[in-house]
Amino acid sequence: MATKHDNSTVLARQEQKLKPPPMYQVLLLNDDYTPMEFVVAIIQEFFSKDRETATQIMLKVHRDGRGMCGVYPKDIACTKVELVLTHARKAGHPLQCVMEEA
Ligand code: TYC
Repeated sequence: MATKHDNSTVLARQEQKLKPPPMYQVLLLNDDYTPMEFVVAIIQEFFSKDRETATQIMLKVHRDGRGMCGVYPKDIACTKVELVLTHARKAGHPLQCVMEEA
């Protein structure tokens, strides 16, 4: 037989179970061929960074091998990766872009 709970008990239980959706980092990876200026333009265009911030991120990727451009819900992160890869391939560059759970 079903147990009766008052509304506030049911709501409190649901709130305990609800987790915020996982977020995903979008990262660029270094390579030896993609021009620095192209990477800066990508970061400005697809991750809405100003030129100075985009340049710092690009230089970090160039130095350390990878760097974060932003953190987004899964579907948005996935779209960003696809857009960056499509744009880079169209321009003939091997730039790699990946997403990882934050
Ligand atoms: N290493 C590249 C060069 O020297 C520049 C570069 C930076 C490439 C960041 C990719 O994600 C990248 N031209």
